[in-house]
Amino acid sequence: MYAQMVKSEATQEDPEMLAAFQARIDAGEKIEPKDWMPAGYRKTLIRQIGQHAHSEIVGQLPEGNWITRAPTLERKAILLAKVQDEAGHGLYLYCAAETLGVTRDEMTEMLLDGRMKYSSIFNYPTLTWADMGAVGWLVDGAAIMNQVPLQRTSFGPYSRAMIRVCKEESFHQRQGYAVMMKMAQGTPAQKAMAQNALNRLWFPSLMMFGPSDADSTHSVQSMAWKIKMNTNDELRQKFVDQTVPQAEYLGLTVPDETLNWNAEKGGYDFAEPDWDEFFEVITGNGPCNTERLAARNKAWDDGKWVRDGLLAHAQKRKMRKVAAE
Ligand code: BYC
Repeated sequence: MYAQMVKSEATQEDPEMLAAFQARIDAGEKIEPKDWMPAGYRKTLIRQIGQHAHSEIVGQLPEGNWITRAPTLERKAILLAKVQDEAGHGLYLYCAAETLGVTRDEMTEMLLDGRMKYSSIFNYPTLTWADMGAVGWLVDGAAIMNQVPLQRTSFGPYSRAMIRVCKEESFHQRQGYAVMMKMAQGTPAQKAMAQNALNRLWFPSLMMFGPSDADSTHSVQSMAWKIKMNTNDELRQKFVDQTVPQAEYLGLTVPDETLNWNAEKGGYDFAEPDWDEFFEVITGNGPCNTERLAARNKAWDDGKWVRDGLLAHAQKRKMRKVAAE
C-alpha cells in the first residue's frame, strides 16, 4: 500500500488543487484524512509521524532498563507508569499515521529494515539511576518543547494526538526534574551522579531538535505546510533558555564553557552539538543502535505467533459469517 502511494507521487498534481490546498493551510484549517492532499504532504507526514511513533516505542528501552532497579517502590511505580505512557503515545501516533494509508506493520517493517528512523537520543545508554532523572528532565523537556507547537500542526489526527501526548509529557518532565532535585540535594556522590548524567545527556538532548537549520532538508517545505511550526534552531534556543536556569536551581553545571547570556538577543549563546556525531548516530552508528534494533526485531519475531493467531481467528470468524449468510 505504501509503495503504491509513493509511486503515485510521480503523477503530476493539478496546480489549482495545490493552490487551493495551500490556501486552506494558510487559513489555519485542519486537513483531515479524507481530504485531498499533495502526495508530498502525505509522504512527509508518514515519515514524521511514523518516526515520532517509533521514537516513543524505542524510547521505552533506555528507561525500561531501570524499572527493576529503581531505588524505591514509589519510584518503580512512577517509572513503570511513565514507560507505559510512552507505549500509549506510540499507539496514538501509529493510529494517526494509519489514517494516511500506511499500516502499522508496514511502518514497523520500515523501522526494522532501516528505511525509517527514530530519535537519535535513544541510541545513548542509560548508565545510572540519575539518568532516569536526566531523561525525564532533558529528553521529555526537549520533546515537549517540540510537541507543544505540534498541537497546532495542520493535519487533524496528528494535532489531536499531540494534545493528549503533551498532557502526559509534562508529568514526565516534572518527575524527571524531581529525581534530579533529590539527587542534587543528596550526598556528594549522588550529586556527582546527577552532574555526570547532565554531562552525558546535554548535547544528545540538543540533537533531538534535528540538524541546524542550514542542514535541515525538510524544514522549509514542512513549515510551509504547517507540518512543523518552528525551525530546529528556534526550538533548540528555546530549550536552552528554559533549561539553563533549571540547572542553576539544581546547583548543577551545564557542560558548556561557552554558555553565556546574550542580553541583546534575549537568550543564551551556546555551543552546537557535535554534528558529525549526530549524523553517525542517525545513520546507525551510535553507541546503542545495534542493541535497540535487535530489541525491536526480537519483539517483532516473538510477537509473530500472536499476530498469526489473531489473523487466523479473524479469518475463521469471517468464514463462519459467510457460511451463515
Ligand atoms: N533523530 O530535515 P530535518 C519522546 C533526520 S519521543 C533522528 O530537520 P525534520 C520520548 C530527519 O528525519 C519524541 N533523525 O528533519 C519517548 C531527516 O532524515 P530523513 C520524538 C533525525 O523531520 C520515550 C534528517 O535528519 N519527537 O519524547 O524536518 C521516552 C534531516 O532533518 C533527528 C518527535 O519525533 C533526530 N533527532 O525535523 C522519553 C517529534 N532530527 O527522514 C521521551 C516529531 C532529524 O530525511 N518530529 N533527523 O532520512 C519532528 O518534529 C521532526 O521530525 C524533527 C526533525 C524536528 C525531529
